[in-house]
Amino acid sequence: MNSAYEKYFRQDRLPHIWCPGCGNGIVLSAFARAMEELNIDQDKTVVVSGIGCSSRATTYVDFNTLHTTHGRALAFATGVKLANPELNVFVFMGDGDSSAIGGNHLIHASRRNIDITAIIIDNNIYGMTGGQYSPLTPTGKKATTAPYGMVERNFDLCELVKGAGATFVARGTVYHAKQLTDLIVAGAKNKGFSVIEAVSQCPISYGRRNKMKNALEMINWQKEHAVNVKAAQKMNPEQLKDKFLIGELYRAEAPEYTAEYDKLIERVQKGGK
Ligand SMILES: Cc1ncc(C[n+]2csc(CCOP(=O)(O)OP(=O)(O)O)c2C)c(N)n1
Ligand code: SF4
Repeated sequence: MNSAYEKYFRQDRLPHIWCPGCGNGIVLSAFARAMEELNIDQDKTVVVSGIGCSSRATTYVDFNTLHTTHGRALAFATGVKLANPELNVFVFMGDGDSSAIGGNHLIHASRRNIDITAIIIDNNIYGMTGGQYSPLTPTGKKATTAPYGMVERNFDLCELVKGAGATFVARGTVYHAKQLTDLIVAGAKNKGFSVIEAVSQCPISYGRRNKMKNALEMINWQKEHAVNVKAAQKMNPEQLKDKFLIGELYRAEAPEYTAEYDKLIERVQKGGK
């Protein structure tokens, strides 16, 4: 067995519950490889998740873990990081967990630029509860709650967190697994709020309802529709139609929340106002 898998997974919690062909396992293995590359101290690392198939990640990874409530992973993670800013904090969320019920937490974690790395597994659907649409279900696609096609427009999650103040924003896919590892490593090194959207596949609750028969077809779709942000600079709007960007999309400098809080505590303790 690969050493990263032995070291970073709770062997006694395997096998996992995910359906055959689900992308969650590939995202999790990219995470394990990133942890290996960072040579991270497991005892000083906390991994938090909400509720959903993707959020089961915290059951399997061997760190200090918190499997919390739907949409609230970032609220718990903010508390952990504020209580002990020395800890490395990672958060796993699904597209529904992060952008629907947890949308406000995502916006405000971005605005605060708190030093947390969020990995959002975007399978375009509520997988665990059988296929209700999420704010990332593309317009026109089918869901149990949109049997004739999604009427609403979907968010560009990366643009959303960039606008809200996140200082590292990237998108990867299950197909581009090596790049996904690199993006998680880069996000973890950023001293601020980092978001990595991992485009993934849910063949069960999304694919079969949307004329994608199996995981292979869905992964091929990722391969054919993802364009690296650098390559996109040389392409015209016509060539970019129906495509989505992957790679490091945005990076910025901004004050980090826990560091700013520490400064405030020091100032007040010295009798400052
Ligand atoms: C407060 C609350 N509302 C609703 C639910 C039911 N619920 C559990 S998981 C889930 C959706 C998960 O979808 P997503 O976050 O996209 O993750 P996925 O399962 O696709 O990985 C919902 C609505 C819940 N557990 N708690
Ligand atoms: S329902 Fe979808 S997201 Fe959930 S484990 Fe199955 S394939 Fe994965």
